[in-house]
Amino acid sequence: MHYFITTPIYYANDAPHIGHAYTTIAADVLARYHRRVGDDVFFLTGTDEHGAKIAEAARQAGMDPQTFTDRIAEEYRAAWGRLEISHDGFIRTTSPRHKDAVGVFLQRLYDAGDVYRGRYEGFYCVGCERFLTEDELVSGLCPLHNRPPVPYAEDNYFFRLSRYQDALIRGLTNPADPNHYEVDPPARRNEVLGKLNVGLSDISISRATLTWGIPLPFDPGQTTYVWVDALINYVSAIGYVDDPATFQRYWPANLHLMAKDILWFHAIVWPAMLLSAGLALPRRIYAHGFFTIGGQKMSKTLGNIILPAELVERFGADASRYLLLSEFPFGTDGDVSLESMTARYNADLANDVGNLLNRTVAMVNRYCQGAVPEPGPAAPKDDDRKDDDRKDDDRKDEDLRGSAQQAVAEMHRALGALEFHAATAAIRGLATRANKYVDETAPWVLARSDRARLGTVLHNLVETERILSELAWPFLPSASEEMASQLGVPLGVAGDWSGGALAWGQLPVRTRVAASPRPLFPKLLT
Ligand code: ME8
Repeated sequence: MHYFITTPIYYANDAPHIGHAYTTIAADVLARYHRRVGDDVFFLTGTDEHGAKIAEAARQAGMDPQTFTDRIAEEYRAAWGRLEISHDGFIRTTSPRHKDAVGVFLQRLYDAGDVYRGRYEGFYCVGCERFLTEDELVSGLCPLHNRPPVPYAEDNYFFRLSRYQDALIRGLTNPADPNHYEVDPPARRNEVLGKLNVGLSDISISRATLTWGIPLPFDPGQTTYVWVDALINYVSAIGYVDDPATFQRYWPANLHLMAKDILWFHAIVWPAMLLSAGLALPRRIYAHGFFTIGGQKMSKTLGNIILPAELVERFGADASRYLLLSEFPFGTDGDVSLESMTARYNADLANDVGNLLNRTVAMVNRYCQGAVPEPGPAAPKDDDRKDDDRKDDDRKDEDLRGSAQQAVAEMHRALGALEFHAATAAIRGLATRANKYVDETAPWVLARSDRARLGTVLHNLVETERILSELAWPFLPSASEEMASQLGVPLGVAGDWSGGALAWGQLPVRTRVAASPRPLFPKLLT
């Protein structure tokens, strides 16, 4: 199956902060997951480089906008590299292929009779890159950016958004409609439906005086409104104009991911533009919550911005990915703080996952010279253990195997529902369960009293951790590979996740663990 997933393209006015990292890591986890289950994935991210906001930032930096955005786009690429983001495409809206696609796309809207010339008068917030209505202002200021919007009166081109109101309502509410699309979570969907039911006004799609933008194909004297320009990235990046085969393969997108601030553009404006251009609608649009830092909105003025590089320096790339996605449910707002992330790092990763690997590798070395025992033969009837003991052992083994299977099922469920915190809880839960197995089977006692049972226990532990390293891979790619390498198993020993890699009993014979354990997640001082 093809699977096309996108993040927003972020404004190239400043370096990325962890808000941008949050969406991008979530998309990366899904992209990696879909690759592991065998899908043909295209994962797209990029930078939004035109418009008044970028022009202003460039001016303030004393640079021309192209040189300025070249620099910021590199900062984004570097940040995503540090966080092990595995995107297949990085689109810049100043690239020739994107500019060409915008021209072709807008010409189609024009040819469909959906573009007309008119006069726009209103208030424009450069921070938001959109017009604000009077009732959105608080004491005359944009409530998000705390500054007055710019009064604005120009002759512009308009897109007949109003024409698509009924089609969008049908598409959103009727799964049998040919233009069906989903908006999630349900609270966000209701918000969108509410707006659609109130009615849509046509929107201005060009600027007469702003030069930092893409000229309209039917009137090069005006530039394309930055949001219209930006939305088209989702098709330009997969070859809408210059690579029809790739375009056919991946469009429509399976998932557009973003936070709720930009849902209106994605759930209403973009689908209407696609209908007008005669293209299929994305299957699903998901708007996650915002996070605050230590209870406050993250903002430059408050000085509480956390940069992805700071997180990576403190926790490493893998743990940063895991921690950001486990702090609170994806669809809601929530708070992150370095203190709570440090506590979770120590509890989940250093103590549970890391310690489990450490003690397993150490025990296999100490008791079996590094060779993972083959699964023990069924205990002979006349062994000197009592029946009750044997049943008790079987129950513990069954329980561990059941927990591994449950974690696998939960991973599939949680990632299908975009419940990243539940998916990370499944990883941690399996590590906790395996640590408990060590405590209740006490291999250090078995080493003296029952070698056969010791072999079964160590085998089961390594098999559980093999599955754990698979499950953790979308979140903790390098750590999982390191885990698998210390265990002596390659990831994907039985093919991909649909081909049995997650099934119990795949541990290769004659597996040897590393000669000595190396700490996966060194404990941090709080
Ligand atoms: O809106 N919590 O770009 P942008 C969670 N260029 N997510 C956050 C966040 C936070 N505190 N802060 C930012 C734009 N994000 C346009 C998009 S798409 C065609 C054009 C994430 O740089 C979240 O994904 O302002 C949000 O939607 C996005 O960054 C906004 O990025």
